[in-house]
Amino acid sequence: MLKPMAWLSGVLLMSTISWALAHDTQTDAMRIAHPFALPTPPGASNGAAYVDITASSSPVTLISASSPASSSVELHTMHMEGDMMKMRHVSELRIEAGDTTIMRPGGGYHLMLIGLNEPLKEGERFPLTLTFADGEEINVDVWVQNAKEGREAADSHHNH
Ligand SMILES: [Cu+2]
Repeated sequence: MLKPMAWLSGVLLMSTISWALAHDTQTDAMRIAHPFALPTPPGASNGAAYVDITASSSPVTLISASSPASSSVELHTMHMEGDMMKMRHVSELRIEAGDTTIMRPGGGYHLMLIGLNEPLKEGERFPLTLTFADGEEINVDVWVQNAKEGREAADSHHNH
């Protein structure tokens, strides 16, 4: 009788692992996909985290974020001014029903980790809490990794 149980726990374990690898978070209101941050050089005081947010059947508005990895987290947007990349603090990010906001290094929105407690090292993870206008709080695990998409742009412009 032990064998079926062992097989069952093996299946459960495998499904847990594949869920973890996908590292997406789904709620009724939205889906948060692929939270990641780029590794930071030693002594860097700030870092940046990126998530993809897809609103379900109603718009969602991200109003704040926090993490034990840094003293504060701000929503920033980057844009080119002439040939200079400029960063600006924005108070909220609204995502329309059915839309996805994709954050990537090198432009657009990012979550600025201000006052890092330690440099972000490749392979590590840290928790991040996203707070939305309706009061929903979503906790995600941010993976520190070198992004393939947008990597070149990040190298040349992401000089926080
Ligand atoms: Cu920033």
